[in-house]
Amino acid sequence: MGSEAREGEGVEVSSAHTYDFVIAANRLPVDRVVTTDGSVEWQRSPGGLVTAMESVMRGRDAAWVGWSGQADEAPEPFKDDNLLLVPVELSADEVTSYYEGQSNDSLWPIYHDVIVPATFRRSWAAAYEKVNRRFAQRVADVAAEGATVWIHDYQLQLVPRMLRVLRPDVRIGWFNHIPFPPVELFAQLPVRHSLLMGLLGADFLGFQRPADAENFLRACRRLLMAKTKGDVVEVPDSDRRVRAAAVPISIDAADLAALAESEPVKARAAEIREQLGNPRTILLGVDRLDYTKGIRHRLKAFDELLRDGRLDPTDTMLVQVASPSRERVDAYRELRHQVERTVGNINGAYSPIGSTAVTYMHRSFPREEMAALYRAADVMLVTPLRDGMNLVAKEYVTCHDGPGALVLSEFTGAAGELKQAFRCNPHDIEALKNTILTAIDTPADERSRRMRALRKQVAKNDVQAWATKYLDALRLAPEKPTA
Ligand code: GDG
Repeated sequence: MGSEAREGEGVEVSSAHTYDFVIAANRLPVDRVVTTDGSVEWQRSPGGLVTAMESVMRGRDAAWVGWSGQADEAPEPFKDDNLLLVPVELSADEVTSYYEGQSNDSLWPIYHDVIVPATFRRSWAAAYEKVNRRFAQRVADVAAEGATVWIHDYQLQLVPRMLRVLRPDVRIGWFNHIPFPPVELFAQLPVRHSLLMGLLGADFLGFQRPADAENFLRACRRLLMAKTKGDVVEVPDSDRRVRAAAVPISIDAADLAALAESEPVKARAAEIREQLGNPRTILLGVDRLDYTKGIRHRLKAFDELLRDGRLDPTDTMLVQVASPSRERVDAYRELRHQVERTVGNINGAYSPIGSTAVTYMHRSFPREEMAALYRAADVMLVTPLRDGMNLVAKEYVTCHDGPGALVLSEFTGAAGELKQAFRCNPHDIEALKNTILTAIDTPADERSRRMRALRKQVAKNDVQAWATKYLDALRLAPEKPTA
């Protein structure tokens, strides 16, 4: 996909043309940017899903249905290379109720172990249903007879069933990027029944971990009294069957490795180390500023290691990239205050003159800079309290080809695959501290050996392999693919 397209420029979009492959996700893979001369440009947007889907879409004649990111705007569908982008409009009220409310203040906490309490509002649930119906209609309008439709994530859980009613001819898949909660938590949701029935409109449901698929199957048994056999659910009051299984997502490893090995990125990595004063050890954290990511636990562990003299701030430093996220949701605002207060306290207490113990950056960086940071870091700290997969872990081992080390929380999907990481329970601060020290102190040849094994694992199970596996499962559902 090209990185820029101008609104209203050149491309005729025929409303009669339909597409064999349709993606539906909350966001379009582009951001609307108004340039200095007042013209509107669409630029590729960063983020887990976009990064993952880009390589899948390359070269296909496909449509992507999603919100543009701007409230109260309804641009006409437009083309970006072979891809038709179909904007779904959201009013400012719907951004508050469907997106910030139901998606990120009701569902997100329930799906992430209730790390912060969930808020339930009937008006948010109603807006979620209304917006899901709009998505389903937009997909139904652009999908060709017998098309494959791939719906993404927790914001669109009602779409599979709504779409099946509108278009029984299409094949429908849904993939959950975040965990699926244990039934004991899921059962709290006032909308639990409609969510399960919504999802059962699909032919195939993909999850990050086997445990997520099992949680879904258990919820169907317990809350719908549905029968399950292996990983297949019999849909109540119907003769349909739906398969639910794990297909863990990954990254475009070859593309990222090539970027990381390019001369400008290598030079920038050396420059970053130089700018940080060539410390013995650079620890790195890269996260959306989200309470699921365990940033506070990481900072606490680092703080105590400095306090106890087990790390020396003159030769060890932490770089934390915290990209801005969901800043209008209270829990996120509160988290930002806490993190920034803690960083300030640590730097006040331990930074030597002329350097800082924690280099904290609350902004986003270009891909090249991220790759250089990964190359420059000796130890990557990935400490979420709960995370569907965590692509940052996979990106680090792909970019860093020296004796690095990955400290990885057992509560990430990635922990199921990245067995050579230094595994940790971020809730156990004492154990987290010890794991960080072990990662730092492990001899270089052992660290290189582990990193090689991790890199190989990700290269083999990359995003292309993920998409192929997912689409095979969708094509054959509810049967299992044989390969
Ligand atoms: C959800 C699930 C699942 C971050 N800051 C910058 C930047 N990033 C990129 C990272 C990475 C992506 O954003 C974040 O992906 P994660 O997987 O870590 O996390 P979520 O955003 O929470 O994504 C997650 C994922 O979906 C995919 O299924 O793994 O569990 O929660 O690619 O590199 N990229 C750039 N600048 C930044 O400042 N360019």
